[in-house]
Amino acid sequence: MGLFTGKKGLVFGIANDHSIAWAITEKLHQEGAEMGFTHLPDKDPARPRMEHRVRKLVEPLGAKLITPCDVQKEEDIDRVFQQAKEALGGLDFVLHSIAYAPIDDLKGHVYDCSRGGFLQSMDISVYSLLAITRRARAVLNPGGSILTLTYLGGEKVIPGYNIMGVCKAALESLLTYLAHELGPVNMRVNGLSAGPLKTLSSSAVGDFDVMLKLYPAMAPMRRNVTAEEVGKTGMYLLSDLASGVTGEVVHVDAGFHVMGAPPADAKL
Ligand code: 0WD
Repeated sequence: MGLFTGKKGLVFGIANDHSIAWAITEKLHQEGAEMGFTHLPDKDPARPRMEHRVRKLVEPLGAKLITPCDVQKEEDIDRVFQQAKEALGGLDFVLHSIAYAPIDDLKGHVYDCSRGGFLQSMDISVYSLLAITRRARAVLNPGGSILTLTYLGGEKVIPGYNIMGVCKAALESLLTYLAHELGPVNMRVNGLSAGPLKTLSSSAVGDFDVMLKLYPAMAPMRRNVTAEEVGKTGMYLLSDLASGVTGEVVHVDAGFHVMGAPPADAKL
């Protein structure tokens, strides 16, 4: 009997097998969870690349639902939750592992970010958690848990993270307000702040390779984290093991976030 035996959930944000949402999904599956999954809508329905990539991964896990969702569209989110209700019934958890900023706005100075790019980045990376939580609140069983993914760039300036850092700051504030509002109905909202992992999204972040080299020099554990480690903690936060944890941001970053200056042995 696993931690998630008899539990059901919805996962937003698998793009491929490097996605953090996939690492967490693998752990949830090992513990017996039944899940539904969304993927980005394919631009050309005749060549459904996004759907294929996600389907190939999650079908072997016995996915109960595989459906497109653009979180910028209210009707998509409504449909997904309706489908999830039909396919799974009540839910026990929702994983939100989504972020996006237009590349020119992400790479440029924060002060150069266009109004449209700012709004789109905030819409996809922040508002989507609010929109998903609103629907989740209606279908989550008591004890239900919502988890989002964040990064240290929302707390401190990380050069190259730029406008996404501003989004993560807003996301981390948002999750505390949502935790406050959902606590009385016995639902939890938390964030997992992951150290750098090579994924589709992170490849767009400037100075990403610098960060990958910096962690083994700076972090208390003198190394980077693995996707599996992020997966394990994500699974924990969604599970009943974390039944008393809400409004929290748990860092899975080999301790990097506690350092204010390099250790004496750092080769920088
Ligand atoms: O080092 C890293 N990779 C870290 C990532 C460190 C700390 C945090 N994170 C965060 C990211 O900011 C994000 O919130 O983890 C979350 C997941 O990111 P990931 O796993 O690194 O990246 P990826 O595999 O690309 O998944 C993000 C997905 C999108 O993938 P693509 O690359 O196709 O944009 O977010 C989804 C999409 O599946 N997404 C959307 N989903 C619905 N509607 C939308 C949208 N409009 N836009 C992006």
